[in-house]
Amino acid sequence: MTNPLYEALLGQHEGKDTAFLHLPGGATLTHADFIARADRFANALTARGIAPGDRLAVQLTKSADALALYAGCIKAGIVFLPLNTAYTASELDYFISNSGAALFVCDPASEAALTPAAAAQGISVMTLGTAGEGSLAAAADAAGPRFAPVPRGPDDLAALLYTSGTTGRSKGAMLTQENLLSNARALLDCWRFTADDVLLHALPIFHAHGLFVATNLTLLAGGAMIFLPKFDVEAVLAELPKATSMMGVPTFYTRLLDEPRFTRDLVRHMRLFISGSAPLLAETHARFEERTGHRILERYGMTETSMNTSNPYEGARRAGTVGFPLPGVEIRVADGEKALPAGEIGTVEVRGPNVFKGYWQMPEKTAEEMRADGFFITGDLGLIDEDGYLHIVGRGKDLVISGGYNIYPKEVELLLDEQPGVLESAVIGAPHPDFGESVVAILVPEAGAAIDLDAVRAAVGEKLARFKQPRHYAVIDALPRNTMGKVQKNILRERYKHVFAG
Ligand code: MCA
Ligand code: AMP
Repeated sequence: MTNPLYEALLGQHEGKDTAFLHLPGGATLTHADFIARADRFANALTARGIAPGDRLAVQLTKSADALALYAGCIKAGIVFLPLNTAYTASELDYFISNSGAALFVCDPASEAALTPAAAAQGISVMTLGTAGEGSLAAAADAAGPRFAPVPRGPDDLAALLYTSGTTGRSKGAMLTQENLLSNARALLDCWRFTADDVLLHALPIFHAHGLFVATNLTLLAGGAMIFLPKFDVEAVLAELPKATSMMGVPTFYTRLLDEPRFTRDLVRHMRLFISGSAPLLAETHARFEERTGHRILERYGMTETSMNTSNPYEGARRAGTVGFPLPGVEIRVADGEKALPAGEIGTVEVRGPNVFKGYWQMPEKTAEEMRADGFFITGDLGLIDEDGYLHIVGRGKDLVISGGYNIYPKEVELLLDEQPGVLESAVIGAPHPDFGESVVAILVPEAGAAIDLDAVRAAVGEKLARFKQPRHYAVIDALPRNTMGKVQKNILRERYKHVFAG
């Protein structure tokens, strides 16, 4: 038995001095360097008793070492559990306890603040800095540079990624070796990545987009990445001339278009621009083509499924659509158990080797979202047109996507409802010029009470990651409800749709 994910992504590059990561400041890490670092992490973790199947919870600023830690986990059969760097200690508390992580790795600067949360769960903390500092970095430096890959089967877990839920509780999506590998192979086929590609990587590496779509695909192809710490428009403009391809959320593309130095000449040599994680406005697509001559290739995915559909590499890339199912993936648009014909709107369902194994220790939640015939219910609303293109036309689930980050209103509402003077609340998304959507909170005071919005903001700031925090508050007498008593969020969305305009 081998370790197929390791073999495909990394094993094929063992000993090769081909470029893999171009880092800020000019250094380049070869595939061999990267694998040696991954091996050291695998040795260091194994020496601490972290075993195959154990979860490693990681909240780290993006760096080559953070990525090598992921690679080390694949090699050692350790389940990688990356966490958004914006999460607060109280959010982390849940992920650490729910996952039963064996170890928590964070930035040296966060160690003091986060150790109590980990200690409360009885797990220890190691640190890994962006400049080679920290206790895990030191352990890796001292560890051996060779590690034999731990045998893994296709159904073994490679990663656990938390995604929020409509009830306000996050669920850990269990992703297997086969989920990740089959998806990387399908994308390689679709998007024609090769060893000559240099991908401009400005995404975070704690989500499927930056970690799996971008990194796994580049590793499988044997290409290189310009590995930027974050999306900084100056750095992106400076590095684009050296890239062949770029992946981003729509905010990346609108920010580039706001920049007059982003010109046709600057990107004349580029092979491909890809967008996903949130809807790309048809208007952005058109402006991008007008400015650069490139048609952005939009694709559609989810944490639970990795990528599902993509516009074609060759053939028409249609604005406002997410294209066709990837090879090996089936998509249907359904109303309950019934598949709908072309042109009709229903829930998008997906089946294939990309679909996750289930939610971590939540079989009932998994069962709720899986059909008996193996189709996963995405919660997105869509239609398939006469030419077979999938259009995402809305969401059946109550979800806000801000700059590519998901916010489940329920989680924010539960916290708002606890605040002094608040009787109830409704959280919605409103169009935002930079983030696509942003969060609006509508509060109803208890009879005779006044709500102290500064106190509410402070309480929310302490508990929730910045991107989940409402950027606009309104206090009203009563929430609009239908005859069943359900809050009519569509009315609120209409009423507050201009709060971020201008
Ligand atoms: C940062 N802030 C945000 C966001 N990001 N607020 C709302 N939404 C956000 N997405 C906060 C900061 O904390 C800061 O708060 C303020 O907004 C302004 O920060 P700024 O410097 O402008 O932001 P930034 O650091 O430039 O980040 C914006 C970003 C980033 C570049 C769009 O959010 C990003 O890289 N997003 C990509 C997310 C992603 O990879 N999603 C994939 C998940 P203050 O100033 O008040 O302190 S979905 C996925 O993986 C599925 C499978 C898929 O289909 O891809
Ligand atoms: P996540 O849970 O972070 O993986 O987010 C997945 C969700 O992002 C999907 O269910 C969609 O609602 C949304 N999404 C991803 N890509 C696109 C896209 N190209 N167009 C519209 N929505 C998208």
